[in-house]
Amino acid sequence: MEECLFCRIVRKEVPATIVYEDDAILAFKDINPVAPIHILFIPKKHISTFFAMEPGDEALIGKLHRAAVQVAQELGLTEKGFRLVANCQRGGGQLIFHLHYHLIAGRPLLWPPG
Ligand code: DGP
Repeated sequence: MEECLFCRIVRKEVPATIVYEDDAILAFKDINPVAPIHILFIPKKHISTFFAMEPGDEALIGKLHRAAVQVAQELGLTEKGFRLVANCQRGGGQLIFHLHYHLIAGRPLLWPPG
């Protein structure tokens, strides 16, 4: 966990462009954006995947959603819309094992995703 990249971003040991922060949640721009708007939302608590959630983490995940919706509103996406997606495990495309949501917007978004 000490070496977790996103924990290091939480501790400000690794620079990131932070767009939202509170006591429990951090949001920052993805270093490799796939759309004009691509922001990552993470709990400050290290949770590797959804499968590692502990009893009591439900409220934290709710805060994660709330933060994403708030930022989406602030970015003027209320009508335009956005995609909020989480990759889980390597088979689901997860590369960083610190639970996170991608907020993606600013271009037409196809479905199903690749
Ligand atoms: P995932 O594949 O769902 O685990 O997504 C991980 C995302 O993390 C990927 O879109 C790129 C992003 N990322 C990786 N390293 C860094 C970094 O050092 N800084 C930032 N801001 N984003 C990173």
